[in-house]
Amino acid sequence: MQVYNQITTNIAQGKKMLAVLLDPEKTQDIAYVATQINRSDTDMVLVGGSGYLKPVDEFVGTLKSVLRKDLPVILFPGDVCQFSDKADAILFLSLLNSKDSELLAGRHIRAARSIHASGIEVIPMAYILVDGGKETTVQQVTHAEPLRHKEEIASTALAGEMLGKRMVYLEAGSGADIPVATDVIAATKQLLSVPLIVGGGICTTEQMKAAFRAGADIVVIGNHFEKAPEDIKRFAEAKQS
Ligand code: 1GP
Repeated sequence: MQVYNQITTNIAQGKKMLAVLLDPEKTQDIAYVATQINRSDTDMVLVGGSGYLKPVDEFVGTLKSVLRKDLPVILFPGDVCQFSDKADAILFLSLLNSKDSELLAGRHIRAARSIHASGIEVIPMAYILVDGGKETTVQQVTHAEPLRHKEEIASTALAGEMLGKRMVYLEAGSGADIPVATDVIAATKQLLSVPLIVGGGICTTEQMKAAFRAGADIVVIGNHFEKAPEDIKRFAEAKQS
C-alpha cells in the first residue's frame, strides 16, 4: 500500500502514529537505532536535516537494509540535495509562512523533473513554522518568522489544504523549548480534513499524548530519540494510551 493511503487508513481506524526523525548527520550508529525502532510500534521513519555533508542516498540505503520491511522511510528534506530514490515517499514541502519564493515553490520547480523521473511517491505538504520559544535551526536556515497566533496558524493550514496540500505539518523546530500548543493543534485540526503532523521539542510521552489528544495524527520526534534511542519503544507503547 502506498504511504499516504496507509496514513489515511490508520487515521480512519483511529490509530495515532509515531514518526522517528533521523538526521543523517547526527545518527552515528544506524544499526543500533534501527534495532530500537524495529522492536517498537513506530509507524514511519522520516529522514532529513539541515546539513549537507552526509549523502542522504547512502544513509537511506543502509537504513532500508536494517529496518523492518513494513516500515516506510519518508524523505523530509531540508534541501533539494537530500534525495534518495530508495525511500518510499517524499514530503514535498512548501514553507507556507515564508516570504521567500524559493521555499514556497522555487526549489521545487528545479527538483520536480528528477523526483518525477524517480517514480517515488510524492506527498504535497504545507509546512508551517510555529513559535517554539527559541530560535531553532529551521528558523535560522529559512529566515521565516514563526507564527504565534492560533487563528493565523489555523488559517495558514486551511489555506494549505485549499491549495491542494495533502498533509499539514505544524513545526516548532527541532529542539524547541516549547512544543506546538494543544489549543493551536485543536484549532488547526478543526479546520482540516487532511492528516495533521506535529513536531518540534516533544521529549516526554505526556507531551506526545497531549498533541495526539488535541488532534495530531502523526507526532514527529527527532532530538529526544537521538539522545535516548532506547526510549522509542516506550513512546510507541504510549501512543494509544
Ligand atoms: C523537527 O519536528 C521535528 O523538524 C522534530 O523535532 O527534533 O525537537 O523532536 P525534535
